[in-house]
Amino acid sequence: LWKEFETPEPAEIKAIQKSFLRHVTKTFARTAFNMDNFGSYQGTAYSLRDRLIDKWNITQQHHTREDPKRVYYLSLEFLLGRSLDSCLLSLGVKDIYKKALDELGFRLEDLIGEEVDAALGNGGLGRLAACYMDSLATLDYPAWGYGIRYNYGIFKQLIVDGYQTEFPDYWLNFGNPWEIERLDVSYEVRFRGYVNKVTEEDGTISYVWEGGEKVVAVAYDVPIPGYGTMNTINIRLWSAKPAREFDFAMFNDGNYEKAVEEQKSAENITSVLYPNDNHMVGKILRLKQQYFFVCATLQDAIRRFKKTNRPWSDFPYQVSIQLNDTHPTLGIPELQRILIDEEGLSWDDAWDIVTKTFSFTNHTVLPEALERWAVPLIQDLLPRHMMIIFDINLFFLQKVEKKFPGDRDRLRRMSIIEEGHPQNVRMAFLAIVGSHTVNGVAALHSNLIKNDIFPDFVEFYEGNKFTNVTNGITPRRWLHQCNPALSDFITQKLGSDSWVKDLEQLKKLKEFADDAAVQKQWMAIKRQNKVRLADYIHSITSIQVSPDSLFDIQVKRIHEYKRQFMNILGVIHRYLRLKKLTPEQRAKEVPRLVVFAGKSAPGYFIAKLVIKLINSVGEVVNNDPEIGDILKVVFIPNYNVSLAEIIIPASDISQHISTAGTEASGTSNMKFVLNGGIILGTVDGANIEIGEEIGEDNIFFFGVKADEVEDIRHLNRYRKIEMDPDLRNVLDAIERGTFGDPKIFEPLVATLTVGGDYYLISKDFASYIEAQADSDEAYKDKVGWAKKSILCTAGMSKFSSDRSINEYAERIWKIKPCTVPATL
Ligand code: 26M
Repeated sequence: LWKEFETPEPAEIKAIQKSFLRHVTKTFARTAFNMDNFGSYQGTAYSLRDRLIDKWNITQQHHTREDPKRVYYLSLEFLLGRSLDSCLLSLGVKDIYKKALDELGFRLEDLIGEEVDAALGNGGLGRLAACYMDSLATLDYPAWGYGIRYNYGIFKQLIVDGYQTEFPDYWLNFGNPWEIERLDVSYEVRFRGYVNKVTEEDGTISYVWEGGEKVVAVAYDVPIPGYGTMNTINIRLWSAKPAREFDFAMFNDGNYEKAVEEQKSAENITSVLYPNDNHMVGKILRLKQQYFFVCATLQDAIRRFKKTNRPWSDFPYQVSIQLNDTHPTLGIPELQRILIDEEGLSWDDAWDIVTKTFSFTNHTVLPEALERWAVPLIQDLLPRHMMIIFDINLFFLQKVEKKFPGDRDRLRRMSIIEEGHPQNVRMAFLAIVGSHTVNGVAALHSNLIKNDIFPDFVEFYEGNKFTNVTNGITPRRWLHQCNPALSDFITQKLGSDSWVKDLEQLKKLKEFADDAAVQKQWMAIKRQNKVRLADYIHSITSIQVSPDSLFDIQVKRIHEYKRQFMNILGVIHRYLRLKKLTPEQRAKEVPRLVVFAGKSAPGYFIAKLVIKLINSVGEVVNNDPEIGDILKVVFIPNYNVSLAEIIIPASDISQHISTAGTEASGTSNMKFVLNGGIILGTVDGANIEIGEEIGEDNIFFFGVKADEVEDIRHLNRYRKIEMDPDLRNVLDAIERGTFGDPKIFEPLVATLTVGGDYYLISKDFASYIEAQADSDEAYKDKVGWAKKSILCTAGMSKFSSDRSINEYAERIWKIKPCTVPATL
């Protein structure tokens, strides 16, 4: 493809060693005598960083010359994980680096393990942003990611006495080789202050936002190389610094303490990622983060646009801005403000540009996750924006009134401002009104958006704004990198590795589904991956698990709607059943390892109790000599991207068991199936489309459908439904103290009884247990299972993030690839 593949190897190896040693000795001032794995990781990373920067520069120069329409992907979260391995693979230099380091006495695998994850995200939404960056780069799109450089990523989870405890993730402690500090790229961001009304001589009125406090946003660039291509895009992360003028003034007054305080309060803005997933918190610092982020980002995008001296009317044809959920929605009133207050455009001309520029992805239907900000809070922090939001709302409601005259209730329902004490801004409504396109992230979810959450808007826009783009995952990290044995085997069977960039190729694996030799090899690779996970589990928890048991895995954020509670109740049900069997009967059971991992939001009391229950059940089950390997329960602490790369290739079954209609898409479901794991799940999110692609024989579906949920909830509220008797049995065991002090679990159990069982655990329990039994039966048939597993991987073409990104590019962003000539 390009030069890295062509260079004669020995010279290239020498060059790598030379650059490695140069960084070790010059950049880090170490010698060969005090080299450890971490030092070697740094040397390797910096040598790779040089290559990234070369490619990045060539890319940016090319884009500046061609000046194509660009997309800006705005996300408060990027969950990138580690970079060394993925960069080596993208640049096509992994083998040669391995050799070069081998000769120096280092094992590449050890160095890869030294890197700390970049964990600037909570879960699905943040990891999706990272997968999309990989695809944008790989498909040669001219794209930029924009985010925040939090000093603390998602907290580190430790389990103490069965409970989650949180520790700060100060990930920058030992430096970050994957970022380039750009002290020269910085912008001022204003908060608070006042709005001055100015009447010009001709009578026109304009507004100026003045005073208040200023902070500075400094850029940190993270290059993202495409796989096997020159294109290397950029994620620009903003870090807050105090504005210089402020401390000067205060130092001159001799007010040193105050100056330092101001500095702290500026730096606070980008200090910590809010650890809430699918739950909104109305904290002012979070609102500051959001505005700080969009303010710096828009200044940067506008500066780039202005370099080409085009008229403002060209802006939407040169710039497309994607909002990753409502978190960056303040970008809409901010662009409107810049255009009218600073650039002197009329309201209508400005609004036309704004609505042609933005598009918005919704990631959740949970009401508690929909962002609402108190009007007084915005008024205080961003007075001019609050005025503009009121005006946007006024003009919007005038159009609604025109279309549906006299419909007062409709106006109330559709108002961006929710009435109440205080009033609230409904950020999703603002995002819809200010965007040209709104999308959901899986077919079912997009339909729920249209029919259940925003039906008034669908009616108003006559269906022309709402669409679906089903999520995808990058096959580079989630198969090629995390499962090298399976990746090599697939390449060998298909006769080419082109599937890594063209997942449609996987369909050809279907031919091998009944091939006994392929099945054997396929399952041998699965077993290797299970051994790798078993070793990891042993090293972390001291629990010995058998790689010959069925690995049944549920790893994701802990949340009531995801129903980890139902999973552990199912485990208890299994345990109670096993205890009643004779040893002879027990020996015929399929041995099962049930793995859990995931973080709870620190303030989410019920979710934290679920973690405690899982650990308490594990304590009893794992130490029951009658049970042995027939059932083991493990909670792996501190789930993150790197752990996912070990866990996902090792599953026989993975659970995606959200109450139907609550999981917008899910993306780990795709990762498991891509690695030949079978889903046991509800008819929800992307599970549905996965089932359509791989065939219903290869997925264990259970539970009620989304359209049944509302009626059942209604009945639950009035206790019209008896609790499932098997579930009652399980709760009795908890209440008897089988798993420790039952008082601890009372509030958790109460969610099913007095709490009205909002997530329908009782309703779904029988069919859940039945699906589990079906999976035991199916697993006994080794040939049948191998076939299912192969057909799973073979059916996953659709779920490449390359497909998702091409859809966004063609249907929403209207951007084209801008291929950078390979000149290195
Ligand atoms: C909001 C306000 C304050 C603090 C945090 C938040 C917040 C942060 C993350 C709210 C929601 C957040 O993430 C939601 C999320 O991850 N949604 C998931 O998105 C995935 C990608 O589309 C889907 O696959 C999942 O189904 C969906 O739950």
